[in-house]
Amino acid sequence: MLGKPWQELAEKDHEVYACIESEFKRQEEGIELIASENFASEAVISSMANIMTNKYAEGRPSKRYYGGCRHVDTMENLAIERVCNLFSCNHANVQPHSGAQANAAAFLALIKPGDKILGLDLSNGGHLTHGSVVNFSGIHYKPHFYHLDTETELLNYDQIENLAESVKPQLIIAGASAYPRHIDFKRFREIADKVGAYLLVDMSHIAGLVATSLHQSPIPYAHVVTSTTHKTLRGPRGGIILWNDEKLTASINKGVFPGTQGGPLEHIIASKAVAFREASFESFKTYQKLVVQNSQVLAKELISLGFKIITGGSDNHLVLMDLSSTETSGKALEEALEKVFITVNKNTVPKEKRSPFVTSGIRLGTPAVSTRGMGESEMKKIANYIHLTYKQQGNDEALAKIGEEVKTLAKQFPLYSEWTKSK
Ligand code: DSN
Repeated sequence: MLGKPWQELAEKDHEVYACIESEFKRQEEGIELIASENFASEAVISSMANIMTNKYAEGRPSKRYYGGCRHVDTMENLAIERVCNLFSCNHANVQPHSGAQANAAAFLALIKPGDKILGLDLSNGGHLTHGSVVNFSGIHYKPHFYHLDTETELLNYDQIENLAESVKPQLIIAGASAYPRHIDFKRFREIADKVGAYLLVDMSHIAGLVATSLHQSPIPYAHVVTSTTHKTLRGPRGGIILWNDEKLTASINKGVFPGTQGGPLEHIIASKAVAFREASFESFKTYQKLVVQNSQVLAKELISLGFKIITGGSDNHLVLMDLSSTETSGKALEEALEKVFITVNKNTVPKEKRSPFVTSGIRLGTPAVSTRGMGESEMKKIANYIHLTYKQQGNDEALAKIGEEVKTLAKQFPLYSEWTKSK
């Protein structure tokens, strides 16, 4: 039984409580390696459960379409001030419900339906909202894609520049969901300027690294920056938009509301404000350094165990395993790892030959395990468990043994000890 603050829920709605408790157990018992996930702090989680969920506040602080907004105004302004300080930018909209909604609002603000956009191909590490034909971005706009260099598996800026010159897009999107190396946003802006395009940077995956100067900031270079708040940034699930140029302010704010959203989730914005403050602490920088170190150790260990790693390593929080020359698909290894309580996601790799539901890659990330306090020796153990699981696929007895070891390791790094004390 979870302790406070769930005791009351356990009594009043046992069915919902039971789901939360089971999920808590899953998170606590296993090793979380999904690169886009993290464990938000107790303060971030508690602050979401507040009475601001009762309040409609369409509009912006001091320019609302509802009365009674003075306290949510103060709080939303605080969130804006904190995120602007954190990322050294002039303007922010903290209302997007997600990164996808932030991108939809930014598109609406910057370009017209039918305009050409240029983003990283999904199977090369891009994102659905960067032009996929099944997403608004590829349905309402004309998508073109750049790919990773087939030799180096890195972004090839000369190739991107040549492509931009021939496509002449109105919008270039930089940012990725599965790219393990630094991105040169300055170079992207030079390319955008050369072809007269806007540059949108989606920094969702690396926002925590940007906030702590462990990755070049896109703010000085992009016309608009979007992000989620729950990945490396370790806030509540949500989105933000950041920019410097006052001339874009009205259209970006209109892109969010009324363009793509109705009432903002002020209770979540309160929690975003809490997370932005936490991200300004020195301890957050120490944490982000650990995220990168762990990712690099994990990559090195996996290579030494014989796995192919895309680009041969990592500069950030993620590692992309390439299984394309093996009999094992991403899906098969994801499922085998789930049996040993290691959670990962299958991912396409450059030059993917398997279907998007099967894939030849596994994406691993270190934000969550680093939040738990795991370091170099644990990364070595985890790499070893991944290798053992790979070798023992189909042998349920062997997998059960590995699973017990994984659970023992996880137990040494308790989650949410304040909330579980009274269990
Ligand atoms: N789905 C997210 C990820 O896992 O990277 C991106 O939106």
